[in-house]
Amino acid sequence: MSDILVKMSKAVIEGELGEIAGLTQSALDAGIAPQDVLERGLMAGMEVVGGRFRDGEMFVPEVLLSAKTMSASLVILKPKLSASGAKMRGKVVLGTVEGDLHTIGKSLVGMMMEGAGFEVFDAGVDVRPEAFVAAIKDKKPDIVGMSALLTTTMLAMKRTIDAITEAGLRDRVKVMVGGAPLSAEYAEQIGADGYASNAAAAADMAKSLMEALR
Ligand code: B1M
Repeated sequence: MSDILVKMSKAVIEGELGEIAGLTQSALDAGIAPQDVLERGLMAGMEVVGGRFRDGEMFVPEVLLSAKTMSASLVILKPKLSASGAKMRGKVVLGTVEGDLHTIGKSLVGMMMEGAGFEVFDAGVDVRPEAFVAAIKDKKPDIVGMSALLTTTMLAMKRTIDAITEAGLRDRVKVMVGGAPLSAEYAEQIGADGYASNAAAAADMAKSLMEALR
């Protein structure tokens, strides 16, 4: 693999935020295809981060720094990816449900999904069911991801799934949920297609849901 892509992976793994813009530009200037920069540089690094996070070898602040490093590169890379017609893995609308203001876990999930090659539209926090429905109509995602951190707001996930069904959109999207008070059983009970307990697992779940769509 090109030396510069190895350096990019390392910068993502080690959260070298100050280095990544220069490395990204150098990779592009060297004529490396934007898709390769994404997959063999950034995503390769994020894959390692996801594994270490899963194995308890990296913790939330470090993962956030890695994710921020990757995002700083994506700012430069995204316009080139669109221009080169590179295919993203899939599209995700992500939000924290109505009544819930917790943003950190949801943002981390979004960054991990971007690291796995998804185009992510972050709808923010306190997202009402109607706002999820509007985002599905507007962005036409493959996957809708909902986050909830409060036992009280978990209930809004079911209301959101019901609203998506009532709008006639349920068979157009896969729905996945997560957040500290949730479980796979709860996800199944409310009719979600998938559940993940952490950001790395969320990116893996999104990949499997895309497989199921094929
Ligand atoms: Co809040 N809060 N909080 N809080 N807060 C918790 C969640 C709580 C457990 C603290 C406690 O009592 N021990 C408790 C909930 C109890 C419960 O209902 N079970 C609680 C409470 C009660 C409240 C308030 C009601 C407090 C009050 O005002 N009386 C209030 C509610 C406000 C509201 O939302 N309406 C409140 C407010 C806040 C702050 C605003 C102060 C702040 C949020 C700041 C922000 O996000 N901008 C805050 C914080 C920081 C926390 C704790 C300390 C940390 C949450 C966090 O960011 N964790 C939290 C206690 C704790 O967890 N130790 C707590 C780090 C983050 C990386 O993890 O969010 O779990 P997490 O996300 C993980 C996974 O859950 C998963 O992946 C993520 C990454 O690995 N995941 C998904 C998350 N979403 C996913 C989606 C997926 C898949 C996986 O697919 C789509």
